[in-house]
Amino acid sequence: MAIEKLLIANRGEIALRIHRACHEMGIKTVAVHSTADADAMHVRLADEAICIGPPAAKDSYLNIAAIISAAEISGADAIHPGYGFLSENAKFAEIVEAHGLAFVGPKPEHIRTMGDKIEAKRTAGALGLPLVPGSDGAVSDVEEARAIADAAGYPVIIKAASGGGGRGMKVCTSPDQLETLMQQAGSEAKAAFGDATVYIEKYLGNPRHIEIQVFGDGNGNAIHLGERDCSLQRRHQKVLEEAPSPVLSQAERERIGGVCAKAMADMGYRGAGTIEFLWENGEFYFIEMNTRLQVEHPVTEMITGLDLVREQIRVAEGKPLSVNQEDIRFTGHAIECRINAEDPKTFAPSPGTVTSYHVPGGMHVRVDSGLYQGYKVPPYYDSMIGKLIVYGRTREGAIMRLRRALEEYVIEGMKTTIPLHQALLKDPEFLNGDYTIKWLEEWLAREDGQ
Ligand code: MV4
Repeated sequence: MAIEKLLIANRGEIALRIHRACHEMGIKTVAVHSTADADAMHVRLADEAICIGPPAAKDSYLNIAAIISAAEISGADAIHPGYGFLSENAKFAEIVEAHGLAFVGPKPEHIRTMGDKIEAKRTAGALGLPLVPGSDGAVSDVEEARAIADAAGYPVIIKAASGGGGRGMKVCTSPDQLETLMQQAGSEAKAAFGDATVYIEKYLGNPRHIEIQVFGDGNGNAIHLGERDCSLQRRHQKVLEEAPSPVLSQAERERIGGVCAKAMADMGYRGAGTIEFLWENGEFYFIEMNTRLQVEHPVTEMITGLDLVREQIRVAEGKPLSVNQEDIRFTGHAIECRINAEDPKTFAPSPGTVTSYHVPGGMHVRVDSGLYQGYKVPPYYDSMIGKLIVYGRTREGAIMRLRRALEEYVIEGMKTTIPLHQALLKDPEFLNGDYTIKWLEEWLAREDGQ
């Protein structure tokens, strides 16, 4: 099936990213937007645009009926969900397919499996991925929890089966806290996700967050595109991502990548996916799988030369991947800075109108953003307003280029996290690649004290 017209069920820079891939493939695009986004760049560039509701996401970008209606009215034959919003909603994927439209994403059953963290872990284990030691599934009984924690060794972490973004997690350091923390985790999970189910893992004290990009054609062929190091996070929000990870050798990359690609081939996975691991003392431990294109996908594109959105669209059309594993060469180093409309010290949102605008350019510099001079950043959505991605032959070269590009970047009319990135890129520990998931928050606390 050849896609001729694709509806983009998203907004901002990712809507633009998808539009660009479509136009490079000769595919027409349909933008959908809330009333707050009538002036957005993705709306301006698309071949057609349809307003699907008021500003609140639940009434527009999460409104399945409105989006399906927009696809039918415009005659689109496919829907790309981007990231966030409906991208990991299995029901949405099913409804899209039930309307005879191609869903540019994984098979609904795979979205569903990976959305349940217990099912995801069971599936990952059965496919041969290395797991964090802990419970084999849900734990409701305190005695059972004690036995599991004793076997794993304290501290342990109690996680919600329906959790995500770090919500509903409790670290337990001794047996006498276990009962209380299990109850707390369960009731918080019930309140947040409508599901009190929890499971237990050994708590890793100071790991890195390293994720493997995978791709499947849905017919038993799959590849990996190496890793991204996403350890630099604040309150479970990534701030800067890089590929390759400063700590992995080519042999380690090929080993874990090969295990992930085989797992995806065996499950018949379709489309782009990310397998998230914690990495400590040279070992990988699976935690979750994301069944969507991720914000940080451009760093992978930079070091592989592959267009991930183009590949997503190809496999949604039933075509094979355009490359085999042997065709993929990892070259150089790429770093992405997320630019948010936030105060760089307090992280308070700072939406406003772009009064002055200049984007960096030059060799190996990429800016993915929907901003333009005069654009008014609406206050209703995520504060990320753009991404600056640079490539260099070496990590040092990429850092030098990133500093140069950040110097050129001008966004006036709101506070942005550009100064935060500039300070980060001077830090000796960052420069050495010497950081874990705890490092950024500790660094911010130190910077604040100065
Ligand atoms: C963990 C962990 C330590 N040990 N699991 C946070 C969000 C969710 N995706 C998983 N998370 C963690 N799971 C075990 N067994 C520490 C975290 C964690 C974390 C992980 C990745 C990136 C940033 C993080 C920040 C705090 C905690």
